[in-house]
Amino acid sequence: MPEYQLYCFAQSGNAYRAALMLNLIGADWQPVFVDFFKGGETRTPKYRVEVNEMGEVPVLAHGTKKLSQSAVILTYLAERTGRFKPDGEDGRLEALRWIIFDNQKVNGFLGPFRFLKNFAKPPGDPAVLAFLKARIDGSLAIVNKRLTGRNFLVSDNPTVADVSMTGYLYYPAEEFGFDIAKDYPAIGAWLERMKALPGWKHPYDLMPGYPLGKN
Ligand SMILES: N[C@@H](CCC(=O)N[C@@H](CS)C(=O)NCC(=O)O)C(=O)O
Repeated sequence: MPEYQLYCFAQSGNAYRAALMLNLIGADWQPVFVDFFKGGETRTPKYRVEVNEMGEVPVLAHGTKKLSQSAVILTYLAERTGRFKPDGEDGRLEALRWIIFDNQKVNGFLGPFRFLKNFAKPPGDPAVLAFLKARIDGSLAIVNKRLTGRNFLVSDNPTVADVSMTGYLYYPAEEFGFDIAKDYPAIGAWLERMKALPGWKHPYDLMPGYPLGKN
């Protein structure tokens, strides 16, 4: 059995952070498909008792540990392997600052926006989508400014903050109705740099469940 198991599904940008990290570090891992869309698996008592009381993916199983929250998973893997680990206290705190900003205001808004636009039944209320889009634009502009004139978010090398920030950013533009890489050129260039890292894969190639109904 592979060393790590990751509970995930292809459409989850939150899970993608962990799947991408595992691939970038060359870990021995396998995905465990969570049937979020059809089976509502994360909402079942069984999932909440046996996998994650918070009712979410990703969850990383490693030996006797079961870790949830992508930020915790990324930190755990960086600590264990030394890969994508920010340098020193300043680097660690800076990475944490961007990870929290990402979780709350970048991918934290992009995820629900894309869900309401593509998957929710009935689809999201246009007023809610407009509210989220305005928040997304504000946050992406901040990230774009940060990445202007620098290669990665925290230092010259990619760290867990960069891995975290990729969350939903590689999903097709049609799923958002706008093209992030085009609208925010410094983010676009940074996405290309991340894509060039050995082990990079697109979320739909890394996690099971795409297209919907396949598993
Ligand atoms: N902050 C969490 C967010 C995790 C999250 O929201 N995951 C979604 C899938 S993208 C989920 O499992 N939602 C289950 C539900 O809402 O029932 C992380 O970064 O791991």
